[in-house]
Amino acid sequence: MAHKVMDPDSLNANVKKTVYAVRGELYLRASELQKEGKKIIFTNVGNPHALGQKPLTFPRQVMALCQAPFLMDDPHVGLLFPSDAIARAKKYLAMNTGGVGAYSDSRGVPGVRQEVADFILERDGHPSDPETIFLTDGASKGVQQVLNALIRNEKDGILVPIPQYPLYSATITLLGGTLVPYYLSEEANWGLDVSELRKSIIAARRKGITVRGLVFINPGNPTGQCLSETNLRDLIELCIKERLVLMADEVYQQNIYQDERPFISAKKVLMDMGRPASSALELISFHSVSKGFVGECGQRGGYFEMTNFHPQTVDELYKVASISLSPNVNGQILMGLMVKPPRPGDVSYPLYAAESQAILKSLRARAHIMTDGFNDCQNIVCNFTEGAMYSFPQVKLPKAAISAAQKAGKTPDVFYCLRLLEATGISTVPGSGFGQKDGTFHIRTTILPAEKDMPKIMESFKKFNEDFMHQFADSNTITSRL
Ligand code: DCS
Repeated sequence: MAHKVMDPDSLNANVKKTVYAVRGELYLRASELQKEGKKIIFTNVGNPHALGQKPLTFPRQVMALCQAPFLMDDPHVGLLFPSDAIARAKKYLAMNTGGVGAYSDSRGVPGVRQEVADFILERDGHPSDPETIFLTDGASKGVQQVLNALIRNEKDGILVPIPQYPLYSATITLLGGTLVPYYLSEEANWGLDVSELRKSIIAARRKGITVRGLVFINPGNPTGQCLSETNLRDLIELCIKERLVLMADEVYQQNIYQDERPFISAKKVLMDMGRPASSALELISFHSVSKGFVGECGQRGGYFEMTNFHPQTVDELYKVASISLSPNVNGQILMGLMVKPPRPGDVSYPLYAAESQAILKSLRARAHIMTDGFNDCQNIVCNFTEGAMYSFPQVKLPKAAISAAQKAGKTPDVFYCLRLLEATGISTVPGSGFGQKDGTFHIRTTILPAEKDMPKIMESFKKFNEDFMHQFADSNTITSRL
């Protein structure tokens, strides 16, 4: 074929280097098998509605009215929609001249940013300035915007936990920066050890890297751990001392499945520390409508809040956001609805409370079923999913399986996940997509399949794993006998 102007060889090298495992080899194979008629259980992406979770009624009623405002001219509208949904839709339509079909301010509709600021004040007990809040097309876009401003060249390093959600590794590669890994401790329930972090900083500096930022994910993806207040304080102190921007990915803040460590935001811990810390740390906190019990991934709503940044830096980010004109307005409205849900006394409150509590209760049950299910399998150990939406069991692969994988030209965890997919239709992501200590192998699955289907899924997983371990244990013995 004649060379194209945009020949693959001539693309930006960073584009070619970028890897994003959540939609990688396993996902592609699963999509192929699905086309061939195989039933696939997509547990590779934290995409609750795709796995049967119903949208909450109230936010969708408001969204429907925002999309079709003429319905409000119908004298029967009150029979179809509750009065608080109608009032809320009118409020949003008044906030953005032209409604959902018009661009908004590039940082988002001011009225929605105010709702986010009110939510943060109520959550943390400390005020938030709507001028430092950016509404984004999902948290992903926000993370990309911030890293884009932070990374100047390949000498700029960002500390990222390993295992991590590959949005971080992929974006850092794309922007030509350097990922500086710090390892979470699997033996300590995926806990965070600040002395590990210091070692990573020292090692990176020795290589001439300027470490500029630190990312943490709380509750963790894929690891599911919840950070304690002490953990967060240690992180904040470290970032102040080492002059790092702290990026707090808190998109799973409503997904908590234990009572010992409730979610606490980095912003609250920072403000509770008082001066000088509370005005020293440059902190960016991310949130999303994709997770929690709302789970509206497809609507692409997110925000980030910038605390203690130079006002000109905020302006520069605003300028760059304005190149894309406006975050999508539907996602913004959904964010407003998430942070300001119906309150006790509102017409829609009882239904909203019942729907959201039922989802959280079921997620908690599923977290237990999954962890227990994995721990009941041969050669598998799994930390409890304290929060978020994932399980990340370690699979101790027999030597024979590792050599079989090498022969097949696959990394051992990819090999295991492919076999699992072919045998059961369960589509997972290999641990290598998130990073793992050398010589260990993991798989990541969401805890999102319907609760009623869970026991069957775990049963079919267990059977596959038994067969797999049996097959390779046998050939291992045979090899060693030869
Ligand atoms: N941060 C974390 C830790 C995430 O897990 C995700 C999505 C995002 C940010 C981005 O979310 P939105 O852009 O939708 O707001 N998690 C992906 C995952 O691991 N599975 O599905 C999506």
